[in-house]
Amino acid sequence: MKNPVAGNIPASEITPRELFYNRRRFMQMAAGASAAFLASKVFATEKLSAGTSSAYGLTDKLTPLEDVTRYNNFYEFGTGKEDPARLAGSLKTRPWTLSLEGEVHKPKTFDIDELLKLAPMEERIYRLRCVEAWSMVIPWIGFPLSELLKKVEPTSKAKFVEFITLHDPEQMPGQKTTVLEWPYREGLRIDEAMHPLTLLTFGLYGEMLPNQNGAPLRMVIPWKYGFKSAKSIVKIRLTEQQPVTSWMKAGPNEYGFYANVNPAVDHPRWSQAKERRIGEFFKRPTLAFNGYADQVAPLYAGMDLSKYF
Ligand SMILES: Nc1nc2c(c(=O)[nH]1)N[C@H]1C(S)=C(S)[C@@H](COP(=O)(O)O)O[C@H]1N2
Ligand SMILES: [Mo]
Repeated sequence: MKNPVAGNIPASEITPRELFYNRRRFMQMAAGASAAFLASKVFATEKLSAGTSSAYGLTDKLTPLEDVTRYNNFYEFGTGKEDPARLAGSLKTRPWTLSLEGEVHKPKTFDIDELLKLAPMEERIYRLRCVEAWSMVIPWIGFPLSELLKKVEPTSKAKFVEFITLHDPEQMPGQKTTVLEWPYREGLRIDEAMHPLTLLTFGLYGEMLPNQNGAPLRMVIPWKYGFKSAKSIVKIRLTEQQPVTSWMKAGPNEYGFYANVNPAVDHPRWSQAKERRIGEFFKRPTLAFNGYADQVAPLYAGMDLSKYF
């Protein structure tokens, strides 16, 4: 299979520039193109999985790459927004493995280069909305997490999925502090994890993920607050019990397990009704489920979302 990210050469042998198409051409296309056109140009030989459509936020103006890569939350490299861009160079992203374990019939450790070839890459422009009420619009590259989960065959006891970031204080100096419990842990319910919007992500803006954005692979769950989208993950564990995440431990009243973007449920210390798109001056109203309600609201039918926040 030809893969636009990995090609046929091991990723360790090629530079990001060789891996991807010309960025300027991509930017021109992204400015006006429809999803289908963009996808057909970018991944000309790829069969795109069902689910890529303009309904997923393609009409939004993209956040400039400079902001996407210089204004980050990645506490392993400090709590300041500009710390990760400055400090994440110490993260070694090769060799890298991702282990799938727990309630699965076929546990397996995948090498990053094997993962890159596992499923066709898709480009999807998704909003990322931080709990701190800023947001960005980013062209991500990856494939639905469901593709990977199906390969390891979840057991009937697999009710939740836990995502675990690398734990190595030498490479991640922020882990020498106690600002969060390390390693960073996040989680989803299994149906959320299997939802076609939930993306295992390897790149953005046509390039491999910059370290500060969670290289070499991270989650992107566009209808939830940004903290659910764990970066630089090394383990995915399927469990029967709901995992306790790093943010739930840090502030159980502030950060719930579900963390669906919800303008009607405020964070205890600030409103969630509006957000500032990075690069814009005026705030805009926040949309339920970050604008993906049509796709994901049925997952929560009958649930009290002020209780399960
Ligand atoms: N391992 C890890 N993943 C993480 C974080 C973190 O501190 N550590 N921060 C989260 C938060 S709060 C947000 S808003 C997003 C930010 O992603 P970005 O910097 O790529 O925009 O990453 C999330 N994933
Ligand atoms: Mo965030």
